[in-house]
This record gives sequence, structure tokens and C-alpha cells, in this order.
Amino acid sequence: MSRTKTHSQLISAIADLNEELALNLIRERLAENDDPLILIANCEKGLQRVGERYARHKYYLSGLIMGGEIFYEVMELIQPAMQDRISGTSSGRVLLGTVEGDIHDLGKNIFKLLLSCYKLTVYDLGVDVPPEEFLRQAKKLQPDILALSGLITKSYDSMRETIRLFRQERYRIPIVIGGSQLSEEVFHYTGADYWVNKADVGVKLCLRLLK
Ligand code: B12
Repeated sequence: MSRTKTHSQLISAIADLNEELALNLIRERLAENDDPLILIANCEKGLQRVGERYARHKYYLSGLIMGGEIFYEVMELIQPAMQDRISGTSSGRVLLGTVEGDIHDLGKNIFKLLLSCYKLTVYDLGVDVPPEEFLRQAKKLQPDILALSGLITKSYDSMRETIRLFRQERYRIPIVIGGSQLSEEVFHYTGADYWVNKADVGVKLCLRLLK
């Protein structure tokens, strides 16, 4: 079967929450040495459709939960291939977390995995992290970059508040925000230094900032 066909099948399998088919397609593509980042991008597209179906009331909350679980299993399969294929030897420390009020962490975890493939040290504070906690940990861990993840509208206020707190305390550090729903407008609203909506672009940005 052609690659393009399986890639579109993979997007549909995730969108339709067909766990068995999605995982079989991933196994098949990995055996064919497909680029893990392309597989992840396809799964992201599938999850976007899950989100659209949820927004149109075609799926309930259980659909979002199921979509998240399938993606988690996909990552278990893809992770070793990613670690084999992507490697680098950089040094630097990134303080990372999903901001207060938001519990989405799949994207944050991919970003973290990619950073560690490049041998960067990642301090992951988890999800729903209050602004004060980011600041407290930054003072303690002295990272080179602060990276904030957020997917829901509510997270933009938390990002803005976190960044405001760092500036108010005159804590100088490059601040990157990431998440699929971000836009130029949100970026200006939060006052961040950089924004990205793809983990691999975020990693390249961090490597550049650390040079
Ligand atoms: C799966 C999912 C969930 C799962 C999350 C599971 C988990 N462990 O993360 C669960 C079921 C928990 C969930 C809950 C909710 N969700 Co939800 N969810 C999704 C869904 C379908 C996929 C998100 C996802 O994981 N995508 C895959 C990952 C890999 O993509 P990503 O996160 O964007 O990450 C990529 C990049 O953005 C980037 N990245 C991400 N973070 C960072 C950070 C940095 C620094 C960098 C550099 C890069 C980076 O790297 C990744 C790889 O490239 C989205 C739909 C969508 N379009 O995104 C809705 C969506 C985000 N959810 C939504 C909503 C409404 C909710 C709920 C409020 C629902 C409810 N009624 O309870 C709750 C929120 C709870 C809360 N307080 O946070 C809305 C948000 C709308 C809005 N504008 O606010 C969306 C857009 C769906 C929709 N269309 O309505 N959700």
C-alpha cells in the first residue's frame, strides 16, 4: 500500500477513534522506517478532527478522552524510533510546563521527548502549573529557557500572568509559548518572546537560542 494512502488512513483512524487500526498502521509504518515526526504530524491532524467533531457535538467528552488515550499509545510505539533516529549533543536547560487551568500534556510531552533526544536537560513541572510555581522553580533551577504549553483559551490568561510575573520580578529569560491553537494575536496578548505550534520547530528555536 502506498505511503500517502496509509498516512490518510492513519488520520482517519485517529479521527474515527479506531484504536486497533491506528496502532496497526503505526506498527506497519515504523517497520517501513517512516519518519516518526511525520507519523506524529498525521496523528495530530487526526486529533484535530476529533476536536472539530467535539466542537460540532458529534463527539462527547469521552471522544476527547479516547483520542488522547490512543495518542498516548501511539507515542509508546513511536518513542523508541524517535530516540534512534533523532540525536544530537547540545547542552542547556529548559523549564517546561502546561500553564495553570490547562491539563493538556500530549504536545508538551512530545516537545520534552525531542529536547531530550538532543541531550538538553528538561525540568518538566507537569500540568496546571501556577505562575508562582514557574517563578519559584526558575529561581531554584536556573534554566536557560522557559517554555509554556497551553491549548485552551483559558491558558492564554495564565501564560500572560506567568510572563507578567517574570517581567515584574525582572527575571530575564527567553520565554517560548507553544500549542496548536496559538496565533500571532495570542502571542502578542501573552507578551512572550517566541511562539510555535510545532514541537520540532520549538526544538530548533531552543537550539538556536542556546548557541
Ligand atoms: C486530546 C484532547 C483532550 C484530552 C487531553 C489529554 C492529554 N493528556 O493531553 C482531554 C480529554 C483531557 C481534554 C480535555 C479538555 N479539552 Co481538549 N482536546 C484534545 C484534542 C482533541 C487534542 C489535543 C492534543 O493532545 N493534540 C495532539 C498534540 C500532540 O498536539 P498539541 O498539544 O497541539 O502539541 C503539538 C504542538 O502544539 C506543540 N506544542 C504543544 N505544547 C508546546 C509547548 C512548547 C513550549 C512548544 C515549543 C511546542 C508545543 O508540540 C506538539 C507536537 O507538534 C484537542 C483538539 C485540538 N485541535 O488540538 C482538544 C481541545 C484542545 N480541547 C478542548 C476543550 C474545550 C477541552 C475541555 C475544556 C473539555 C471539557 N468540557 O472538559 C477539557 C479541558 C480541561 C482542562 N482544564 O485543560 C478544545 C479547546 C477549545 C478552546 N479554544 O478553549 C479543543 C481545541 C477541542 C475543540 N475543538 O473544542 N482534551
